[in-house]
Amino acid sequence: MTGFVSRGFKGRRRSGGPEGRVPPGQYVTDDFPVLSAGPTPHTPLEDWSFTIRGGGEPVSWSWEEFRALPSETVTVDIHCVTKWSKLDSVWEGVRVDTVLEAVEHDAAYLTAFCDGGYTTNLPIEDVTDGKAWVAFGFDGEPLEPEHGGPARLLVPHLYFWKSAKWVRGLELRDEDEPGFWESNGYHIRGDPWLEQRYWGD
Ligand SMILES: Nc1nc2c(c(=O)[nH]1)N[C@H]1C(S)=C(S)[C@@H](COP(=O)(O)O)O[C@H]1N2
Ligand SMILES: [Mo]
Repeated sequence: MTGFVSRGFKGRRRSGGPEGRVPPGQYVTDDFPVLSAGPTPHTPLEDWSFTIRGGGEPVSWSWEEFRALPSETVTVDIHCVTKWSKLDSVWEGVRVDTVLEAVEHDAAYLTAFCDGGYTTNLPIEDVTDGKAWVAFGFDGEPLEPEHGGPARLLVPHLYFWKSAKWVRGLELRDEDEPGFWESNGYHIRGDPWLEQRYWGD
């Protein structure tokens, strides 16, 4: 009997409906709310660069150089700590693996830094092996400034505050250093499936 029930349950979870795709405590929305801790920066593309520092000599790309890197289109579910989830959002971006290939490093963590001063911290494992992107497109269009354009981090398997908008680079580090929200009560890692919302979760 137990076996039958659990087989049926698994079958439903695999059928593509929202069950099994929505982490605990989240609801699905078709909207794309804007959540920013400060004003939207508007850095002109000619002044924009993307830099990796902390792994020997810093490496930088201009916008043109960055856009010449291999990129891909991905369809992912995103989960905000304020409890909305958006399924099947379509992004275009450069894999974090691709930019990290440019430096030799043995860092265990990184801090993403942004125009406007926002930061967020991540273990290297959470941004490598095709799990994270520097995204510049959304829904087939250039990423809007309100949503982080010209480019933002996209780390869909963690709560969306880790997906730093207006990202300008990654700082490699040996130790995990809390970023903006992580210093203000949010969980150091933020796995939505474990409901790691706040300190102590
Ligand atoms: N630079 C920057 N990135 C940021 C934020 C921010 O305030 N500044 N807010 C974070 C939070 S809390 C969330 S939920 C998402 C919201 O992204 P959205 O406005 O595109 O929905 O961006 C994250 N990235
Ligand atoms: Mo958020």
